[in-house]
Amino acid sequence: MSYQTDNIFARILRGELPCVKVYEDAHTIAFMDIMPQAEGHLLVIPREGAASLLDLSAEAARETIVVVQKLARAAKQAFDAPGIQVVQMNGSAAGQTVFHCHFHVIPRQEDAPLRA
Ligand code: DGP
Repeated sequence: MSYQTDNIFARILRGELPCVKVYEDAHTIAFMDIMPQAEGHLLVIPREGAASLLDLSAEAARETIVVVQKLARAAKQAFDAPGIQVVQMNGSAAGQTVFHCHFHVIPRQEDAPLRA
């Protein structure tokens, strides 16, 4: 999938659009999802310009999944969540709407039904 540098997350990475940033390091940033499926829903993205996970370098994939794990643990504690959903879409057929690779980290409560 070709990478378009004007996608929303690329613009967030360049500081052209605002976000509620919760984490950043040399390889990734994480920020709150603007359309949360549950309280605490955040997104982790690599700094590398890749449209999907399938386009991401192995090194960036490793760096990013380590941050996903770290923030999933932090979100579990912060939101007292019995479950954490990690969701990742590749391609519009799979439901991807922003074409910069990203991972959803979503705290889930027992009494809140999952949305498809
Ligand atoms: P996906 O369907 O996996 O491509 O999810 C894209 C997510 O990105 C969706 O949950 C909404 C979120 N999103 C879209 N635009 C913005 C934005 O401008 N800011 C933030 N923080 N999140 C956004």
